[in-house]
Amino acid sequence: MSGTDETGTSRRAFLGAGLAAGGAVATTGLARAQDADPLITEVQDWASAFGDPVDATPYGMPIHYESHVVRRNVEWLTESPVSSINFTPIHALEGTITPQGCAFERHHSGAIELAKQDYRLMISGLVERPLVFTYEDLTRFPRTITTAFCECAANGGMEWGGAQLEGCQFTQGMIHNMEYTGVPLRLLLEEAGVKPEGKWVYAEGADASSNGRSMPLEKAMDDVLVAFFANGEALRKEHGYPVRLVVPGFEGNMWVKWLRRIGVYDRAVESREETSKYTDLMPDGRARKWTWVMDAKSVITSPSPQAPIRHGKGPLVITGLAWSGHGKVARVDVSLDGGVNWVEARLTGDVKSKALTRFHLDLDWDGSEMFLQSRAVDETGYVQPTKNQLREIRGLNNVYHNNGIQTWWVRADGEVENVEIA
Ligand SMILES: Nc1nc2c(c(=O)[nH]1)N[C@H]1C(S)=C(S)[C@@H](COP(=O)(O)O)O[C@H]1N2
Ligand SMILES: [Mo]
Repeated sequence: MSGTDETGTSRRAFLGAGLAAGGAVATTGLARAQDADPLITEVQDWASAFGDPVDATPYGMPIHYESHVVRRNVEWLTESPVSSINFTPIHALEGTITPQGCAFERHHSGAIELAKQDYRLMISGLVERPLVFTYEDLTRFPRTITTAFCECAANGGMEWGGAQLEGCQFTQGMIHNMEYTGVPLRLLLEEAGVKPEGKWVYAEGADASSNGRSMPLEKAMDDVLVAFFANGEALRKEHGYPVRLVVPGFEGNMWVKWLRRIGVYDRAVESREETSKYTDLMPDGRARKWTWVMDAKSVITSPSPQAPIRHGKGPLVITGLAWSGHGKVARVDVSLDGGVNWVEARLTGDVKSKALTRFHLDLDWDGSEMFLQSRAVDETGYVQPTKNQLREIRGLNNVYHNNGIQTWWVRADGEVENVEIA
């Protein structure tokens, strides 16, 4: 499917706004067997010699053609690269699982190197038996598997004032979604024995920043994981090797990496540097605090500014991601005209609670400009708001928790820009 589309692409009659029923479009008219194509008719170099032997790369990397699919940062965003953030290339990924190697990183004092044999986890505070676990101790508790998205509360934060950064990697890429294996925090707390006065669980990391955060005991006893595997392999250093906290649905900041201490208290305790951060300043000067749960959100990942349409009009696959910290995504609607008309997209593959959900919409694009938007609805009935709806409630002093609808202006030439329409 390359080059001009006159020869093969059949125009079909389409519904309403030019939308096709899912899956029907791409079955006809795309292959062009009538063109003599040397890639088919000639013997190629790669078929004339041996390829690499099996042990050429004991641990494989993506083929070099994909070397643009990498984390990127925005240098002016933070003062120093050790207290900084980079962004997942969500415009170039498919499915729902984020490979660790390109999953965004957020460190307050850099990614540390902590060997398993030096690893210790202490449980202290309002418990019957204060405990210290080695890494090996943790591996002897019953395990569970959870797929969950981790979204930094600052994701989309630069967009509060208006469309700013070109590319959904930069506007929405502070998110990743992995399959974790670990021990439910509940089992470790039960081992230590939480005293009746214990109402809050404080977690801190072994890095200099410690990133200490508190969560209600109910959450800690619910679905929080002390995780040591991600996507089937050990956590990467930058994601907290050897052990991190997985806190499904909660903002990324609660997902303490290089987890070293769990304290049970009767009140919320915050570490030295986090006290006033991660609160949302309201127009009247008050702040929203403890806004841990990430509200439903979605974004079209392709087409998008870094993923323009190169193949011209005709069949076009629109795809994106949707998620909710409150449970499952129930529906995703897509608009081609900036939110006037909406059609329901397909939720493709398994829909998991508090995990990224992939959606697709198969379109017969007539080549005219579009103002693409997506809107997630979660199982609680919550509907992703527009940015203006959010601003009406929260004003413009915010950095965190911008889950407003993103607009991509797709021009007739297929280029895409980050815009905002009233
Ligand atoms: N120990 C420790 N844990 C941490 C942080 C940190 O700097 N130190 N950053 C937090 C923040 S703000 C986010 S958004 C997530 C990011 O996780 P990631 O780097 O795996 O993407 O980790 C959280 N856990
Ligand atoms: Mo974060």
